[in-house]
Amino acid sequence: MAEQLNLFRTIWSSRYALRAVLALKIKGVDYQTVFEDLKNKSASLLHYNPIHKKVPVLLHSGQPICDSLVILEYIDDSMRSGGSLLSSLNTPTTEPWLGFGPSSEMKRLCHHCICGVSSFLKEKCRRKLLAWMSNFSDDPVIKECWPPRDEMVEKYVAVGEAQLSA
Ligand SMILES: N[C@@H](CCC(=O)N[C@@H](CS)C(=O)NCC(=O)O)C(=O)O
Repeated sequence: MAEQLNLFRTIWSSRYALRAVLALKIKGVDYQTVFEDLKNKSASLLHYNPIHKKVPVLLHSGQPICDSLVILEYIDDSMRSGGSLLSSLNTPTTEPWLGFGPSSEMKRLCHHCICGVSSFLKEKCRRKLLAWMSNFSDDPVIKECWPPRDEMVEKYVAVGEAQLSA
């Protein structure tokens, strides 16, 4: 992938942006980070993602790529070495989670939640899912990008309480 790669993202709170961060790190691609405050979005973010106005946006030599899964596909297509990001996500075990809501990395972050949900899965499928999560979270690249646990707990407790009181 050529130079001039910028990733618009939040510090840690966007799981979608984290997808793109992990993909770039796993592929060993150098990029510049542009941190966004989602309560006060920059003119650049609004310019490059005028419809949805969301992070992540990957800017490659001035060309914006929006939406985390599209970014993964783009990185996959541009960086042929090191295996496919999407095919590793797209196993029968993990594929349903892509459409479910929590992105693959969030499966690990919400481990206790997933364990609860996974009780609906067949035993073999659950074991595969948990083994996959364990492998994933042991990866040094993933560990390096891990969001701060305390802040994350604080955030998701607040989100949970807000939803319960709605
Ligand atoms: N489908 C999008 C979702 C991206 C998304 O929802 N980003 C959130 C942060 S987690 C955002 O930028 N929200 C700002 C807003 O809704 O105004 C993707 O996969 O990239």
